[in-house]
Amino acid sequence: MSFAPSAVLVTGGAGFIGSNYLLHVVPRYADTLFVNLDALTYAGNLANLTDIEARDNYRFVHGDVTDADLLSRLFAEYGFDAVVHFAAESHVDRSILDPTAFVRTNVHGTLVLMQAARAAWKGSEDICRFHHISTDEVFGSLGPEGHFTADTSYAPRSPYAASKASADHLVRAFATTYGLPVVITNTSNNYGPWQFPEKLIPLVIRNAVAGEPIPVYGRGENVRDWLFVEDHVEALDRVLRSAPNGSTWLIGGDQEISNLELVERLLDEVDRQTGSQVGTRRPLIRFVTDRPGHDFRYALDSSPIQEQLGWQPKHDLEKGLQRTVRWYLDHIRWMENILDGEYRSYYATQYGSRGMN
Ligand code: NAD
Ligand code: TDX
Repeated sequence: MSFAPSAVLVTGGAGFIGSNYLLHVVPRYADTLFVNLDALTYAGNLANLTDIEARDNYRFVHGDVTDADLLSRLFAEYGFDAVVHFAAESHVDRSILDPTAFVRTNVHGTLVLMQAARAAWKGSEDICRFHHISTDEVFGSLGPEGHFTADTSYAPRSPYAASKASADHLVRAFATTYGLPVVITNTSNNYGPWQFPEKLIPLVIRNAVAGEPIPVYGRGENVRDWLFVEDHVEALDRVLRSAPNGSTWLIGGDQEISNLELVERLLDEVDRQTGSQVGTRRPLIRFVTDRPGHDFRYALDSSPIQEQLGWQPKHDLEKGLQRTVRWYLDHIRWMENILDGEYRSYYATQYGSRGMN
């Protein structure tokens, strides 16, 4: 299977993974038009995209994936033959504070987008493709052993995970019922440049640089598998261009670590790169009230994408964390600029009552 789209609608391209994706594909495929549709929520930031904003094969449209009229106009104007759907509310802690926007964007938004694709692609399904970006969290929580595979039953446990699982089910239902040509990817925790500092790794780096307390939920024993975002976007490009219709791919980094160990390694790396004695920042760690329903562990079996599509992650955790800390130290202003009043009030709500001191 080989697919070379001519016009791609990328949703959520001003967010963390979407902007890394556009920075990768826009310069690489000069003959393909990429239209970035993004509502610019608190998580969207056009400053991520300055390197490509003037390219002839890139356009930005400020709009919402739930806006059916806008979508039908965009499909008519640009004649998309591919959609890569990143747009979502993506932070588990925010979904616990208020799930409403998660159902609106992640479930209803995915439905509206597929309706638009379905109407535009009637009769041309074999030359079009809808790539839905999803997460390992749809599978629930693992114990200390084992991996999720594409055959694992869904068992989402947070409102975020439930909204992503609902979207995945709708995408498969559209494939089965209407013949929508879809591919789905479920990925583990991404990290790297341009990640909004509500997520663990950039939050730790920011607080470490500022000398502020580092919140670790529970005892820091929960385990995540970390994937460097540039490795992820390479995998996404392969899936869009070479995976068969209807297929699902799990993309993990094979880099599992407990949260406490990760935080310690990050703090030591910040010490190293700022010329402090290694270990100086570890006393900033604070164990705080756990996340409700906190999934213990995620791990994905990525062997099918490695064996069948020839993808391999290029960064192990050591190399990825070094690059990530370097990047945030070089982009302190970018980070401080996005921490506006909305973030400060979220931070106060999220951490104020959790025993941070
Ligand atoms: P993000 O929160 O950084 O970015 C989301 C983007 O979507 C933002 O630019 C935001 O403005 C936009 N957006 C939100 N609601 C919208 C709407 N209604 N209409 C249009 N645009 C809207 O998210 P991310 O970390 O880049 O995640 C991207 C995708 O990857 C999501 O679908 C997420 O579920 C999935 N994912 C993320 C991770 C991770 O570790 N970050 C891991 C697995 C899967
Ligand atoms: O302050 C914190 N302290 C802490 O201990 C934060 C923000 C997180 N944590 C823990 C919770 C998790 O076990 O660190 C781990 C990672 O947390 P997040 O960065 O919030 O990521 P997670 O909840 O694992 O979800 C991420 O990976 C899967 C993304 O945010 C999702 O969008 C993706 O689907």
